Amino acid sequence: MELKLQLSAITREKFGCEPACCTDAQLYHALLALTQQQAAARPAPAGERKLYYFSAEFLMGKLLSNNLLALGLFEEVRALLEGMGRSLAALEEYEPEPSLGNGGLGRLAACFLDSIAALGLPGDGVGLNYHYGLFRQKFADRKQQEQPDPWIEPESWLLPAGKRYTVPFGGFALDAVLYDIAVPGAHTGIANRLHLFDVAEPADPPAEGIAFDKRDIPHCLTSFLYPDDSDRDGQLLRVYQQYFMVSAGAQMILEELADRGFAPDTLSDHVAIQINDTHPSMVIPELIRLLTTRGLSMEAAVAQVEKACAYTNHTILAEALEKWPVDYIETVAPQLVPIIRELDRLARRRSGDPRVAILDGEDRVHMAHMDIHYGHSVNGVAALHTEILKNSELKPFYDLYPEKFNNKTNGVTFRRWLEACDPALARWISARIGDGWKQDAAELEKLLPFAEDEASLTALLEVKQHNKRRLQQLLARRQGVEVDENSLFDIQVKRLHEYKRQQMNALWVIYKYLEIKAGRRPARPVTVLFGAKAAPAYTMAKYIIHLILCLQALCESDPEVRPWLRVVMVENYNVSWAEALIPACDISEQISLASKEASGTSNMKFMANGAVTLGTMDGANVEIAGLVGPENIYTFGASSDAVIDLYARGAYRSLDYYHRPAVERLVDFLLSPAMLALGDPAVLSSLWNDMKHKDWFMALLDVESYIEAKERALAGYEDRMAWARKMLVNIARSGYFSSDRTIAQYNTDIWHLS
Ligand code: 26Q
Repeated sequence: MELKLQLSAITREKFGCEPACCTDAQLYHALLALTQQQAAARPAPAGERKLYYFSAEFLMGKLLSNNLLALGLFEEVRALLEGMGRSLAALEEYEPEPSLGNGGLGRLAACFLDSIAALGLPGDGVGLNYHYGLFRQKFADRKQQEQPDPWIEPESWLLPAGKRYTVPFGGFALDAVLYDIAVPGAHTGIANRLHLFDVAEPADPPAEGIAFDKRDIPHCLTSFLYPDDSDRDGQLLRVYQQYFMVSAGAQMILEELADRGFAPDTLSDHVAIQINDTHPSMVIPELIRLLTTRGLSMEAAVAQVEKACAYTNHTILAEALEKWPVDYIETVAPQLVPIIRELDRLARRRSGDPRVAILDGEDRVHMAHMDIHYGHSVNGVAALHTEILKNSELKPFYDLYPEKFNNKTNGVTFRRWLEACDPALARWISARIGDGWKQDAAELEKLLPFAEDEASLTALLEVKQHNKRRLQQLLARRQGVEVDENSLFDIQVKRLHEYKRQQMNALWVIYKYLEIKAGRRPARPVTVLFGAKAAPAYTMAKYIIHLILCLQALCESDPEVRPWLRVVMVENYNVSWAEALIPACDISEQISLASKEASGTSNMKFMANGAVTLGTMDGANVEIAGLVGPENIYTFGASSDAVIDLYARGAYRSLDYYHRPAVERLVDFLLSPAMLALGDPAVLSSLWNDMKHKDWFMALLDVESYIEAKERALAGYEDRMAWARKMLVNIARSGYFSSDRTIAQYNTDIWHLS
């Protein structure tokens, strides 16, 4: 049936009227229904082996445009709406964005699902259906407040799958009810699924804030992602969540295996499991347990699981490497304890090195160690990160299993992060090189000859200006701030973490503020945009948000400064904000302390949208620099080798850097009368003290070279044609960072799906 007729059949049935008479909300729901029908009608891809991508986070973003694009309906729907004087963007305002993730790892999982489907590979996601997500961020008194972020409505992308599995916890059992979100593949005619498990009787939202009864497992298990784990109950709840996800997922896998007509002892011939960081690591002992109850010997079960499972590491920060006391597992899933002890014993037979044991002297389970021994692949997420894993963080494991280690540099889906979020740029590209890049992002290289074409460069600058205007309007509407579209947009959006060094960017703002006050104005106004959520229990991260919000108020209230320097922190940064911010960006801030950012993925999105990177030689920035060449990126700061060496020798003293005159006045500005009038003195003093005496992530080490590099970037921006050429080279070389490439490599090297 023709699309128009389909839509009116739906609106007549649902709302008793033709599409033209529907409200935007009704039209949104009609299109949701239509899209779901079409996706549901698609078959799953065929294949001998099927992938299950286990992840605690899936940061999917809004799905209407994305799914219309994947189903090949986007243009038709857009034209249909336009004919009615309506717009898809207006309808999308009615789509709630699920906050089922926290940052890069969760968004990577979402990009991967998109690419797996677009490549026509059989692969489903497995996760949890958190009702209130991570949290919704509000600012009050220039501080972050957390609220529940409910997203599930009576009609949503979630569809009950009609399946449930019983998860046996210590002392009680709980049903895991399965919901599915369809993942249609672009250009393929197939659809995979995201499987999200839920409790049968979920709790209502907390009366206030995000505090709730962490011991009420049966109702609260799926309330929030990363519930506060500063006490034992919170930590136990995390383990309950993890076991719930993997036990239900493992049961589902074995059921599907049986449905496909295969015996349990052929698991690894038909199943590949990717473990996204260590949150799903208990899938290993759980599958071994389930296989032994289905008649396999322990030895045979271990062999099957080892051949099926593969582990991705996303961080080298010690605090993120999960180690759970055996006593917690004894409480949550006592049936796993003998299996984990046996796995530890077998691992000790493979190596006598205590550093690679699964259980340590304090009877804690090192989840990553279990993954490495009992998975067949360990990968890092960028070339530098994988080298650091092999040569330092996981060296004893690399010595033991060199063949298991491999790199898979991250990627992002260009369908969401270019085609959908930057239609003006997509048109500019297609007008020059055709549409082939939409199926093969490597074709973007065909843009390179246009670097010498002035008309193309001028048109590219116009695209950027258009996107800046779009963001300007959104900021006015959503946050009530008026930014100058002719200012330079400098953007840092990512989780708030000290290693990412938003505080160093704040020091630059102070530097520029003082310059302007001293009469040295920049060549053109600068707008510094931030977006970041801080983990609720991460005090220093919350303090940095306070600092940024105070600087925002400071610049705003000073008539000398305001025309030249603005700071804007967007509230509740999420995928939708990213889709508006990234296309409008001039300078992409990627300033982590070298060696600490495993990869980064926003760096890739910014690059593809024609922003120029200002960054350290960290994570995937190293690969970006290699692809675009030194004239098309601004790099600065200590190298990862130098940083690793400083840590190894305990040789960094922030006080030495603080005492440099150019640095001291910036840090001391935190306690200036102007700042103390705006902010919380206790918070500002804490920050000041930390920077001066601790500065664990070495912001003061790099701040001077950062300022110098940023000045170079601002000067470079003034040669508009030269800048446009940099933009073009960045876009043209970004194809490598398509998650289609990443997924093809996972498939060839790890999954072998077809
Ligand atoms: C660990 C223990 C206890 C509680 C929580 C956690 C925890 C939660 C979330 C540890 C890590 C995370 C998230 C990590 C993350 O997002 N890592 C990012 O992954 C991206 C995709 O690979 C990379 O691009 C980023 O560099 C990396 O920071």
